Amino acid sequence: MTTSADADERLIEKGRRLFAQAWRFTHASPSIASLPPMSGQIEIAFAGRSNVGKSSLINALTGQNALARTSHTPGRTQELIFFEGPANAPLRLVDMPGYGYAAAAKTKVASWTELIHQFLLGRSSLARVYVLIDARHGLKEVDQDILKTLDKSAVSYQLVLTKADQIKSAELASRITETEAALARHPAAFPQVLATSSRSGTGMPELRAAMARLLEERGA
Ligand SMILES: Nc1nc2c(ncn2[C@@H]2O[C@H](COP(=O)(O)OP(=O)(O)O)[C@@H](O)[C@H]2O)c(=O)[nH]1
Ligand SMILES: [Mg+2]
Repeated sequence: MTTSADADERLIEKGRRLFAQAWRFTHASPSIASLPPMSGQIEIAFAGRSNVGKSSLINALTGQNALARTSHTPGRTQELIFFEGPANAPLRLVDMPGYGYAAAAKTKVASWTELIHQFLLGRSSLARVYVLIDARHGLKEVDQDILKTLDKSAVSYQLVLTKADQIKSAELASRITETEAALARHPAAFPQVLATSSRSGTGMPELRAAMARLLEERGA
């Protein structure tokens, strides 16, 4: 008999192996016109307001601290950044430009916003988007646009709380409950929210396992 605990163990191990080998940067696209051609690989993107921890999460997932550039200056990543694993890996990761950066010029904001939304709506190889939310702050007004776009897209998406190491476990538990409750208005989203910390590694095995499961579902 296969229990769900066995299935979880199996996917955790599969996820671990997916990220055990070296990942590398392959493309940076400042525009839809400059996107790399679709390759048959499945793409998984990380979205969220600037400074929420997207690049740190990619580094923590791959165990490579200098893979994605992290920054103390919000609004730095203005391109879609693509990463690939070992040659036969069926997966690409995409670090997306952060939104909600108040100090950016309006024309710049408009062009990143268009880049993000066009990518989410028009990229058929994009199979999953993780929308990152700072565990200290929860879902904010600034996150609503991306959720609305994802609701319209064919992409499955899940909310991931970041920086879980920064709050007490009781606060984290209530943030998870309140975020899951808010998702009732977004039926296209996964109903469960994942809590992570790139600093402590919390949630990394589970997030890797979720990606391994997606690849299985897609027959990759
Ligand atoms: N304490 C803590 N800080 C984090 C975590 N993840 C990211 N940060 C910090 O948050 C800042 C922004 O991170 P970054 O990955 O560049 O965010 P991005 O703009 O969304 O790519 C950096 O100073 C990181 O060190 C985390 O899990 N815990
Ligand atoms: Mg970044």
